[in-house]
Amino acid sequence: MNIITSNKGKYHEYKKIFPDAKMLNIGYHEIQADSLEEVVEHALEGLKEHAPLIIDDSGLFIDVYHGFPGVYSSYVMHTLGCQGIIKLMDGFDNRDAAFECVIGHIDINGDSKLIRGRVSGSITKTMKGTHGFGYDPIFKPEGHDKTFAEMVTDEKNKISHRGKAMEGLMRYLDITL
Ligand code: ITT
Repeated sequence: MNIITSNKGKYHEYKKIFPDAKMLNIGYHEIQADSLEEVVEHALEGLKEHAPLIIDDSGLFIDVYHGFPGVYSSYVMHTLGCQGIIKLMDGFDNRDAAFECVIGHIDINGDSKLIRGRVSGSITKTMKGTHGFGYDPIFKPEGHDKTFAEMVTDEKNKISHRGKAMEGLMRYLDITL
């Protein structure tokens, strides 16, 4: 299975569940769209020759900003970063947010499938933890008192948006761990 991504952190999470997975950093056409599904659906079109494969488009959705940065999460990470998000949350009591992940999968027959995963949580007031990547140091999943960056990969995979999408993919592929 090829994981088509430029993000080593993501690849590391997939590798824990799919040990034979290979990272393929070939880049793909990411359109600017209103939903993760649209981005993934469009990206899958040019990738069939690399099947079986996974692509993954994810984002952080903040309630008081009506889901921003969402599909703009990559751009916002490059420009504002985690500290910028903490500043944006200044003065807000409601710090609720969610991470969402849409996996696009193409099997050896060329059949494609989209699978979504979501986790609710909140934005912390400071950055905490050294594991993971991206927004992990500022996201605390609901029901836990640690950020994703304070968790090791197996712990994060059990509860994260990507972990849930991977679970869905395994069910679809009829794989049991
Ligand atoms: P691709 O090559 O796979 O597209 P990317 O890093 O651009 O890699 P996304 O567009 O899916 O991936 O991610 C948007 C942003 O959200 C990006 O800055 C990621 O670092 C961040 N992100 C995605 N998943 C995350 C996770 O599980 N934890 C923390 N940040 C995450």
